[in-house]
Amino acid sequence: MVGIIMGSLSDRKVMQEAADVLTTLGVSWEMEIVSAHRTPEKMVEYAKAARSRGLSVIIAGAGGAAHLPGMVASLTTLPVVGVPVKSSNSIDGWDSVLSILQMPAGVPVATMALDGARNAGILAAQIVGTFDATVAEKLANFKEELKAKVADMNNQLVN
Ligand code: RP5
Repeated sequence: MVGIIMGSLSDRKVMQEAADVLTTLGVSWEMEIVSAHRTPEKMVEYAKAARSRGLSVIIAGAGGAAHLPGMVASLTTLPVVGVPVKSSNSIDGWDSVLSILQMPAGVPVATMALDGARNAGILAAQIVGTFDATVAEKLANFKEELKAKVADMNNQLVN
């Protein structure tokens, strides 16, 4: 239901966090390496076929000159969530962040924080939750858990 793609195997560690939270929230996912620069034809095919293959959201992560999320967004009407990955030779991750964030008008990418794959997974689940009541309920429980954690922090504060 959610397609997770990334530019390199070196992005896997970060992007796995999206997959893990999707599993927790009961959303199925697939994962594939699709490089905007090294496999451009595959990128075009993946983006064009995504909707007809049954995907609802694409999470795309890349580092450096991170063109994958934006290019995929230009080729599909599915929502694209972009994850800037801090790759080993990056300039503190700003290269990844800015090349995903600064999209031209008309071609949005929902850009997460640097290495923010967990939030990408949660956002993708929230999109799925707009039409899947089971996922929406899991998300409601997840929010309750967040609230309980803050309540616990306050208990620690007074004790
Ligand atoms: C990008 O360049 C990838 O998304 C990765 O973040 C970065 C480094 O790739 P590798 O050199 O590890 O393949 O294309």
